[in-house]
Amino acid sequence: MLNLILFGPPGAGKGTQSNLLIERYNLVHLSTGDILREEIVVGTALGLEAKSLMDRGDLVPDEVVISMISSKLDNNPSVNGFIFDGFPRTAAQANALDNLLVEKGTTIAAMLSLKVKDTELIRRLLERGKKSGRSDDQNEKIIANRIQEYNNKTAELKEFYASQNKLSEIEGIGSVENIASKLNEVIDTL
Ligand code: B4P
Repeated sequence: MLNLILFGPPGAGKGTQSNLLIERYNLVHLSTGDILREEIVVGTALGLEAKSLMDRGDLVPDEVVISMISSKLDNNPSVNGFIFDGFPRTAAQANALDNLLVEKGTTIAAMLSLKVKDTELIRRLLERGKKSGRSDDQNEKIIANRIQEYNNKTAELKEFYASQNKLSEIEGIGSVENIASKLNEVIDTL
């Protein structure tokens, strides 16, 4: 299996690039942000709990997202691999993912980390917020909180995967196509 983590701060291009990678490598896309937003639309108890946290730009509790990912892995038993987009976001999530994949006899092949400066992240998210209706994209204070959550709890995961020799850092500024070809180059060496 080819299991990839697409990593980076909010607005780095994870969702954008995931959509291209799933086509090219025939992978299943698991975006915890998308799954949570679906739960909110359907109005489940989990969605209700997540909504207020997401609206503030805070992370949702680890046990919620870990159990979501666990059931998605169970529901997709024979696939080429997964792209994890927006997951893991904490050390607890990274450890849980390693354990879940060991149970399935597989592992993470690489973490692909997109590097984008904060001013560009804020610009992109505010731009998306004009059309997306996502309340977390429409307010600069909430975007700043999301970036802070990333710096405080998520960025350290690069070390976790670097220590397993699985980290590749890719410049995330430029055209979507140009960034995609840099990602493809790395993946094709795996
Ligand atoms: P996510 O849905 O993961 O939100 P995101 O990080 O903003 O999305 P992404 O990074 O994929 O957006 P993209 O760059 O593609 O999370 C939302 C919230 O859910 C979190 O704040 C948290 O509350 C919760 N959550 C999710 N997962 C969680 C977890 N594991 N644990 C706890 N909580 C969790 O796109 C941004 C914009 O940039 C787009 O408009 C795009 O068109 C544009 N763009 C992309 N590439 C570009 C380029 N090269 N040039 C110019 N613009 C570009």
